[in-house]
Amino acid sequence: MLRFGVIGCGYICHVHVNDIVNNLHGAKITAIYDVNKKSAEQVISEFKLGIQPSNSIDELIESPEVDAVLVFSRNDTHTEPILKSLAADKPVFTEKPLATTVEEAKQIVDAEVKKGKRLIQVGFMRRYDPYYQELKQTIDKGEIGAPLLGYCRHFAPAPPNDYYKTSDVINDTFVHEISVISWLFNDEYQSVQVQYARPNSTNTASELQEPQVATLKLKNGAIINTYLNINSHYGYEVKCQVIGETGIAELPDMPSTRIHKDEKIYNSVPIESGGRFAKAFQLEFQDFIDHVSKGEEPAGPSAWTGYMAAITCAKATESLQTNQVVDITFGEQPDIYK
Ligand code: ISE
Repeated sequence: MLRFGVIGCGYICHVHVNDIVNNLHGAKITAIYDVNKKSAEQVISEFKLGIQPSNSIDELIESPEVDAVLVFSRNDTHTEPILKSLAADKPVFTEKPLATTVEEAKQIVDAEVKKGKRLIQVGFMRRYDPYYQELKQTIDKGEIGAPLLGYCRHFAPAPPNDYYKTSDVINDTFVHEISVISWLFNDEYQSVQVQYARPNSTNTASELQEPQVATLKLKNGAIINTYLNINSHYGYEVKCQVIGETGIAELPDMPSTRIHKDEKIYNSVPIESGGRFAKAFQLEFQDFIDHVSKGEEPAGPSAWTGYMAAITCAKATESLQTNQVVDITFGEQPDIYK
């Protein structure tokens, strides 16, 4: 049984801990830490973990009861526990983004390369989503010819927390498209441009300017547009359409049952990513458990993927500020990621 130490007890922690306790096999939670002790105690009692909260990140990582570390804390606090897990030679699963600055993401990659093996998996769960998988297989089999264009929609009903701001639309939300598009199209990014659209007058978050439209261009010339809207009001919706030389492949409209009732025909829409991507979250975690418990390197999205995403996010933010198309370069991929 793989023993996990959990750091950070917000929304996504509840999704993953629920899966580990109720839906997955081969792992259990033996330590938990949050800056706010009450949040850790709440998770312990909700999932009947029967443990005490750890007093610090160091205590949790160094505990002989912890084989691998799970980082679910705020986006800008991932670097410290990841680096400490590497130093302790413990595998680590971190929620996306890997880090919120290119410098920190590079520091993590350098530390992992120095170890000479992969210990980190980044929570880009869309790659495990059965619908995205099918989309990728369709493209890879050549069923729509070479992919030329893409259209994505990433909508949330409302900002997920009080401190959600303009740059989070890129670092927290668009980062999912950044991770999934280069994987789907099998190519690296050449440039990015992000623009504001007309402000949504119903937005109440003071530091949030949106909606935004992001345009990614790949080295092979394919162009992908993403509409980013954090105040959709109606729910959480993710779309992805790939236009190829001989056809179009797209995610199903809304993966939920269609209801005919009261003079209406409708699908229900989830309000959180945990609803739409429930299966993906389970599959990514089971994959992490299966590899790590056999002493293997994690097979999911690597720190290098997280680093490339961090670079692309930084360039996207620069574009938003300068109103320019910004070129992207990544440098040489270290051998451990090949
Ligand atoms: C959130 O942090 C996520 O990771 C969700 O998947 C994303 O869709 C949402 O926009 C983010 O706020």
